[in-house]
Amino acid sequence: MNDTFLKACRGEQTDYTPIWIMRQAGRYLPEYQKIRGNVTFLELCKTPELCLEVTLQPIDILNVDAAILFSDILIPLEAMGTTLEFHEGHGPVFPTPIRNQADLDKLIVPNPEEHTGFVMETITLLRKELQVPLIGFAGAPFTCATYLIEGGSSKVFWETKKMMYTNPKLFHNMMRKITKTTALYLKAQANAGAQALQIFDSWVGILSPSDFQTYALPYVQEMIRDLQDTGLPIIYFANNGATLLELSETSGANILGLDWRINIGDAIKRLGNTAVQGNLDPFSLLLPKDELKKRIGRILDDAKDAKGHIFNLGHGIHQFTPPDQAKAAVDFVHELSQKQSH
Ligand code: 1CP
Repeated sequence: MNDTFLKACRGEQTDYTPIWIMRQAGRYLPEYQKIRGNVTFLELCKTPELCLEVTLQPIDILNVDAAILFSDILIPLEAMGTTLEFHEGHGPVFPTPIRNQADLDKLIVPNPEEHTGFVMETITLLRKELQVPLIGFAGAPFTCATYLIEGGSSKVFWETKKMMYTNPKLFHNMMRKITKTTALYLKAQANAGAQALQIFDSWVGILSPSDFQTYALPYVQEMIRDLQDTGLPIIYFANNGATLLELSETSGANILGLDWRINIGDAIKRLGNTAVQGNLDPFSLLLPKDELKKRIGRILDDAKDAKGHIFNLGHGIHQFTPPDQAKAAVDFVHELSQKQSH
């Protein structure tokens, strides 16, 4: 069993810096495309045997030090009683967005085992196969709320901010319901065998620090407090969150995920005792290998004073990335961070 990732999560000494890659299972892998060619994305998410297979693909192909459950942050939102559709080439759509209290009242706080049992079953299957630790995950309440309010992906988040500023009561009611749902969902993943939990806050970077404190952070804090009894390391990834770093540390997470817009050494100086994860620009994987290696070396060097460092990209791997470049990055991280034995 390779437990380097879990050791780094706990801030313990490791023989080398562990690496995994956000969205490591997915469209850039021909092996994924092959399976995905026969089923829709949602069918894939709801078939444990297939989820098992695609979760294992990057472990074998890239030699990463952790696995992340194959699923999606939108799965527990569908279980709240909404309709979720994926339109090929256009991303997710919720045809009936949540815009008033009556819409919200129709949503339930689902029992995760009952409504998303396929996720727990995937975790059970994975734990029998894996030689590396398994990360479970969910979206952070704010990021989940944007999908429900906008009715899908967004660039300007007009409806979300409109609700925050013109109907804060409704917005907070909604955040409370999502927080309960995601906390239960992550607890169920822990019970099923997940060994670390990551909370993805992909869109929280659109908030000012003060709005982050009012509208998003309290719910992340509540969720993490609620998850303490699982005893699992918790990673909070606030994408585009360099201006929210000190506040993010008050979330209670053991590890903060960093995007590439901040120097990792500067981030570590600003943080107290929290481990970090990151933070190579995903597009750096397009660089010639010698330059890619230099950039990875620089990040490892900048992160040398971290309480714990898990190498990752600063956001998900892009779908057109050549897999051999991702493999080279993993090898470089392992090679360059190898501790000399005396
Ligand atoms: O067509 C396909 O095959 C679907 C592509 C795809 C995949 C492979 C989607 C649709 N989701 C996923 C898997 C996924 N999503 C994983 C597991 C895979 C892994 O990491 O190895 C995870 C952790 C996610 C998380 C996720 N889904 C996030 C947070 C991470 C991030 O990148 O910021 C978000 C925002 C989503 C929503 C989502 N899922 C898929 C799409 C197209 C979107 C919309 C993204 C957007 O709004 O821009």
